[in-house]
Amino acid sequence: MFTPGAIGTLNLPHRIVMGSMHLNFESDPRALGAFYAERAAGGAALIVTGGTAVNREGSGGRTYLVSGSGAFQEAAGAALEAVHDAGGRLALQLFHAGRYAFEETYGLRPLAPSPVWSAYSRSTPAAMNPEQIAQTLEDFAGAARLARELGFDAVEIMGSEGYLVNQFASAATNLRDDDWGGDAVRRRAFPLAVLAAVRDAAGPGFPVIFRLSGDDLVPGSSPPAEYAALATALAAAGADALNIGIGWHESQIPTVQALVPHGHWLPVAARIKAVLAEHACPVPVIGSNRINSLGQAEAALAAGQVDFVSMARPFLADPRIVAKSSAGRPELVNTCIACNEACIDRSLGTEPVSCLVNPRAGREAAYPLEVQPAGMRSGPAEGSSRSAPAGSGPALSRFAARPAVAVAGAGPAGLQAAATLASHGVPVVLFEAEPGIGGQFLLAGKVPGKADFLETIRYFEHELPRLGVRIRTGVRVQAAELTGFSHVVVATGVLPRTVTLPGREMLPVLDYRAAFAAPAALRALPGVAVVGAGGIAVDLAHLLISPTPGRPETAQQAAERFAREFSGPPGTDHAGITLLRRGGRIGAGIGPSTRWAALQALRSAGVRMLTGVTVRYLTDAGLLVSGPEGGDLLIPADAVVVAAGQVENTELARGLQAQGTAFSVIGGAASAAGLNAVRAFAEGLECGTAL
Ligand code: FMN
Repeated sequence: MFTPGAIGTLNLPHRIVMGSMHLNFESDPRALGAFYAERAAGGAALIVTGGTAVNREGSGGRTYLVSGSGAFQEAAGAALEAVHDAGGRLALQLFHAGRYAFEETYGLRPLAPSPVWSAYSRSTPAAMNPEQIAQTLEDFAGAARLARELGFDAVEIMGSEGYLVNQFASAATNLRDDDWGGDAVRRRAFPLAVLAAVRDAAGPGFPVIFRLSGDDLVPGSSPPAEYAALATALAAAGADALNIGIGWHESQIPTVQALVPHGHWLPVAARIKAVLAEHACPVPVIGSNRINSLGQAEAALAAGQVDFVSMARPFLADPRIVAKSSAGRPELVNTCIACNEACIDRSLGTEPVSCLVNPRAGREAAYPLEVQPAGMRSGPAEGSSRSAPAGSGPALSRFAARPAVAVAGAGPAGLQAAATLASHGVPVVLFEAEPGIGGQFLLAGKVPGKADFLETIRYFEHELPRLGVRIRTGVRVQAAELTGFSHVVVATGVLPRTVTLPGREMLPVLDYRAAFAAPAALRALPGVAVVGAGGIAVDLAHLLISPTPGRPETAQQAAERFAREFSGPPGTDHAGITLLRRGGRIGAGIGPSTRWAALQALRSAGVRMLTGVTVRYLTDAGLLVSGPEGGDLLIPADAVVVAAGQVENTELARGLQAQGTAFSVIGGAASAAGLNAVRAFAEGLECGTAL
């Protein structure tokens, strides 16, 4: 991993590349510059920008930059200055959405090889005529020429994930019968013409990366062997590296969600590397998707699967993932949990991209760091404040006079508030009633595919002591014990909402927290009904269909689960689990990139999901409910779990109020309505900065 490598003429100090991410804040040069500066300083060997449209009709939406525009010039200037000043390298991604463009963006009908309906953009594009094809090739060339003139270190042609170049290469979307389509050879013509145009315009020595689909995961598309042949042709035609993408927006197999096992798609890239080797094409291959630790990257590189590893979201979660690891402090890395809630889900709309576990992501300019984080090139001696009392380490000494703040509750909001306060030099004591920190992340970490939520807890377990925070677990702190603090941050979270179930003495009834604590016992029952069907209920059902509920999955078990859930037919066995919801959709509140996959996982095991039902009463055989059409229905059940929302835990806040101690309430304790962890972490950052 830490062996230098090269992409064409571009020498790189190691093998970790920060993958392309469209951020929705590209038009804010200050935010963009600060975002990239931290990632370059944090050690990314090469950063690839988010997709920049080569022309307006190729734009992926209003927030995409279009090459040549004033906004693009400004953003490029800020990004290049930031990255180069920090000693990094920046590649511009050249992008054309094709049939994934939206007509409403500029009032332009999307253009594509053929008029094939797109479920993603909900439109049917116009088939490109020869003049439009020629113009598009010129636009790719123009964008590449400009990139070189502006000082980019490389360009990456976006040829995967179902965008225009990929559409020409795919039998599912290229139905032409002319020079640009009709058989595998002609389907290769457009990707090769784009490469030739870019190579020609950028000049012979300029590094050109081609992002190539390794497998579209779309029915009727070209088989992987066709893409391997395209890889060889691209290598022969002068691509300096192939970055292997996977899947389309329309794929029904998840590629980036938490339930995708780590490194699951590396074999696709490895196959292409092997084919290149067979054809004696020594072009480096970059692997990507769901590689979220440098340990996994090292394993893939050491095994020779790929030559470089691209990580995108892991650099949102921790800009210094490389620097911390090279400094020998991997335990201080804030790990990407692949929740997608503040990144991919936002990038599909217009809200600025950030990160659930790192709410500073995208807001670095607005929330500057005061204490140098671990692994920064010019940072202070690490570990210097580890065992020291709050505020007395060298990094914190200039703040030592600040009065101490108590944070009550070590769930997401409290953890982030404590870290933020301490990083501003405030002495902090963090109280947690449970034996360990983490709050509801401890529950999520049990769900199949969500074990990385425990990595967030591991991160805070190391980062908070490094910052000098004193942690008191197993202490349900009372208002009277907090009078000595200048301020109290109340982050006491939520309590499960209780509901009145007539006949509740007929069956065991437990709240979701009790269910998460005893999943194996519940799984052993023939029937379990879950009242409520939001994100927590869906997670609980996923936990209950696991063959070994609550026990950490091995890599082998994760691979088997993924195969069971996404490559077989829908389950026919009734898992004995029924989710019941009165109104709204099952899994409402789960982000759009994840909800469909989470529900598919449940369907594969035959979990029943009913909406529009009202519980009338419990019997010893189960729940009697009135169905959507009004008739009564008996849901057989041996236990009932209530996962019908949450209420604010306000006890401590009320005590502080009565006593006159200054306090702020954040996270679920402030408002349980629509609570999610994105909001909780963000409020921790905002409160910790404001105090
Ligand atoms: N990939 C691209 O090729 N071009 C893009 O513009 C792009 N935008 C993205 C925006 C966001 C917010 C995220 C999270 C990903 C985006 N991707 C884009 C996909 C990533 O490059 C990468 O393939 C994906 O996140 C999986 O890799 P990871 O697990 O390392 O994050």
